Amino acid sequence: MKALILVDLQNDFCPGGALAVHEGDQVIPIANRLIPQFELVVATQDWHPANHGSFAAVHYMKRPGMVIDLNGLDQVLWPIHCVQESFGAEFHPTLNQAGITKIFPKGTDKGIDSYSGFFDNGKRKSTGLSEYLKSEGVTQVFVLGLAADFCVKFTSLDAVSEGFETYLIQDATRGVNLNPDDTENAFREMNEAGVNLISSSSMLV
Ligand code: VGL
Ligand code: ZN
Repeated sequence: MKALILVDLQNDFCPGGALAVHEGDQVIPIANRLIPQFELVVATQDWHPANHGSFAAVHYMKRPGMVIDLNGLDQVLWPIHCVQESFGAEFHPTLNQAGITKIFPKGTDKGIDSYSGFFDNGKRKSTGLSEYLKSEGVTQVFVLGLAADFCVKFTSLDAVSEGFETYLIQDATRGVNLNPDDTENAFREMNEAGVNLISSSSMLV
């Protein structure tokens, strides 16, 4: 059994959003074409309280891009984004949401960030995604979404370590690129960890 994992296809990661990823919205039509090919489609949703510790604005004299210690973990600071119930946290309006079987919110605890759809950044708590996929008999996962060098990367790496045969749909992701080659490096890191890098064109029926 295979599953499609849609990572953070939310307004704030698309052009015009608070943490806009260059060409982030270009992955949405690819997602919409792939969704009908899967019996099981899960979506992760970055879903922060308004005072989340990853927001630069909640720390004295801090700016986005700076790194702090947040409860023992290095934390890159971000603009305020994906606040629960806000427009920015909603899925992109053109995404085929009816095709989504189950949504997994993450980043809900203000004291710890969660890039992966499976665990928080300290691997302290599970979101329930791994247990859910296993209970549904999933052995293969196909990952796409935003952002390639953060949430997509950590979701894919955790998928491998949770024992799933993992495919990253490379043309259906875009990166933040705090450094210009972050996305390239993320692809290499995923590949070295056993993630299969594929193109959506190889999956279209
Ligand atoms: C993400 C930074 C902060 C992501 C989420 O979805 O990649 N990046 N929160
Ligand atoms: Zn976030």
